[in-house]
Amino acid sequence: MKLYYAPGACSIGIHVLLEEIGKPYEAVAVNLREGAQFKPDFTSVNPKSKVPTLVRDDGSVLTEYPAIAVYLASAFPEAKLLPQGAEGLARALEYTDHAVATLHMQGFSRIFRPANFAPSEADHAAVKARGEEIFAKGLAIFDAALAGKDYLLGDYSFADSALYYVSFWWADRLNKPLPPNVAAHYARMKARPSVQRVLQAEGLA
Ligand SMILES: N[C@@H](CCC(=O)N[C@@H](CS)C(=O)NCC(=O)O)C(=O)O
Repeated sequence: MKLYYAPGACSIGIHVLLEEIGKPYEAVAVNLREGAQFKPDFTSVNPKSKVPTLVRDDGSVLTEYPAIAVYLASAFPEAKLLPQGAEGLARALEYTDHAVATLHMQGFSRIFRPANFAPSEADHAAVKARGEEIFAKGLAIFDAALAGKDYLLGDYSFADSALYYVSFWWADRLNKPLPPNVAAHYARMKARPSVQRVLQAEGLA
């Protein structure tokens, strides 16, 4: 397998899942700052110009964080990333989609790229403030979900890596305090050898 990633981007959550699985894979860095995602070398693999992008051993390409996470968890059951039963899978996907589609795409994107939401610079402060509001509301929902639990489903699952990457952005890129249960989850994640290896590999340790 080959993972296209950018250091510290949302792809870090998929990178963690690959380390949890422990099968051989190649990690290929895409320089988003230099626009490598729009160049033919990358668009010929993923015309969406986004990481994470996973190329399987048969050459087929999988995109979109939740789809890649579900695929990896299902294809490598021995890694125990896939919760048992319909309810467990649905909840893991519910958490993952909340992190990716709401905290990331609606919250963080407003904070990080306000110009994508309002052409006039005069509106950017308001766009960022709305992004922070969306992100903080999402974190509060995760905080309640984690009450009395070490991981979102109780046992570790693929959903935890999605919460990990948005926590990483909030705590370490925006320097904002995480609510208590999310902060404890983030500390637990950072203590996992898989996460430590990924931070090292992405130059973030
Ligand atoms: N919906 C996509 C979102 C992926 C995404 O937004 N990735 C960002 C990095 S965190 C990206 O590749 N951005 C490219 C760019 O900014 O041009 C997914 O779930 O995988």
